[in-house]
Amino acid sequence: MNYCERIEEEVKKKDSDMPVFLQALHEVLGSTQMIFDKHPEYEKMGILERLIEPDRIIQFKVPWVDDHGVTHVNRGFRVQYNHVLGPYKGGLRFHPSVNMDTLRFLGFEQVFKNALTTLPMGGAKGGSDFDPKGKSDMEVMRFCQSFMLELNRYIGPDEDVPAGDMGVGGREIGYLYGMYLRIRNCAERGVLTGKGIGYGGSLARKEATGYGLIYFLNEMLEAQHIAREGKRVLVSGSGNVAIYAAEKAMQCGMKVIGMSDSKGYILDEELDLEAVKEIKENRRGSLKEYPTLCGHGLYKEGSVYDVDVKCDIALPCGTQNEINGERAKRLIKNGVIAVAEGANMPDDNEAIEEYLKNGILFAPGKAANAGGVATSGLEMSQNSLRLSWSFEEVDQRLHDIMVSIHKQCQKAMDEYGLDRKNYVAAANIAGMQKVIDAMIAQGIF
Ligand code: NDP
Ligand code: 2IT
Repeated sequence: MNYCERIEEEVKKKDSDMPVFLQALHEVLGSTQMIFDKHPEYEKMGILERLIEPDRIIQFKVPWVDDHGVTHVNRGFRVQYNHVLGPYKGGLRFHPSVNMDTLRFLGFEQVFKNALTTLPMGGAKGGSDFDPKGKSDMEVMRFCQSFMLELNRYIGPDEDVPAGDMGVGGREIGYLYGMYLRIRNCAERGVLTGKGIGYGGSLARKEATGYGLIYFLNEMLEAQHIAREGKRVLVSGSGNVAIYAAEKAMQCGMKVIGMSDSKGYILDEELDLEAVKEIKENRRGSLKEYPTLCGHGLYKEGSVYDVDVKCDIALPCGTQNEINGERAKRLIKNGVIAVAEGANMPDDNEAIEEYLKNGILFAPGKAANAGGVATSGLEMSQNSLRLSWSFEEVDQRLHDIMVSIHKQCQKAMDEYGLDRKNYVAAANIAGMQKVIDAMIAQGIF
């Protein structure tokens, strides 16, 4: 048994109640043994043991009162995973499915993703099992205030900088930030990212994950000499990441033919993204409203990955494990040549195996969706400088970072003799090596 296999076996026993974390761990350890073959000394240093264990896990009670005067209690979490590269950094997710398993997976992934951005950020993730769906603005505000009343003890611009993730957008960040300032009696802008433009937020942060996904996809297609114009693109999800991935794909001459949400999907050869924005960003509604709102297109309940739609490129931007082996086979049968993950781990390990076996270009989330956290890093820089850059300047930096992540993957492919399409191993190796180098330099702790 090699080092990665031994560690995976040990963690499987220790964390047997964390299937999603174990899945993410397998994706990483299944493709990084080469690092340890090259550097056998790392095993004695306990590198993997130290990487896998979060620095600290914080769990707290979040009581709040709804509009009818009824008291509710949710669970709040922050998993501070690794900070050798900079302050802990990563989003907050508000969704009923949030538990320690989800946050261990997301925090672990975040460490390597943040390393790939080349910006000085460690990895963390947090959130709550609170469901913002169907809640009034005032209920969301009271929840956020209660959440921050506890979280504020553990965060700070040089300590830990949360941002958004599923269920946490500009509205939630605003309420969280307001409460932080009030408790601390300060104006530390860099404590949260994804803030409103008028009070320290960065232009292009809202667009960044989706735009960055397409910048990475473009690099991947170009490396294989595949033209992007006219390609049929299927996007799952219709939240922050999905909307701006669709927008940039369209700007780049691709044709977006479908999107989805947690209940169903729309298919439309003339997809109207402004209608999707109106439904999702303004009304916080369901895609069910789409055909009536814009007068064309089709809505159906269920997963967009269970229907036969001809598409060249799939951009899963909803949530984890949207695509299993069967769904991946269906995508391949329907003509997919590239899959780029806007969401974190939307493809399970069987799906990834199908892509690699069939020569599909596959961009794993930790490389392809790193544009969001990278632009959060740029927001932190602007906050420290007390300056705001223009949209074009931030977008250009985001573009350069995505190109550099692609280059890092290619460098790892060259160094380890990997297949030119194996971005899974390449991203894991490139991200992990940076973290390991910093860990060794900083000593054992
Ligand atoms: P949002 O909350 O803005 O949107 C989530 C979207 O996914 C919604 O449209 C939601 O539908 C849909 N969804 C939820 N569950 C499912 C499902 N089972 N099948 C299909 N669609 C589903 O979140 P984000 O766009 O911010 O995040 C999406 C993904 O991207 C997550 O995996 C997140 O971790 C990842 N990510 C986010 C970044 C960011 O900057 N925001 C950065 C990098 C990654 P409904 O509207 O019905 O709820
Ligand atoms: O998964 C992610 O990278 C995010 N949700 C963005 C985190 C951030 O700090 O901007």
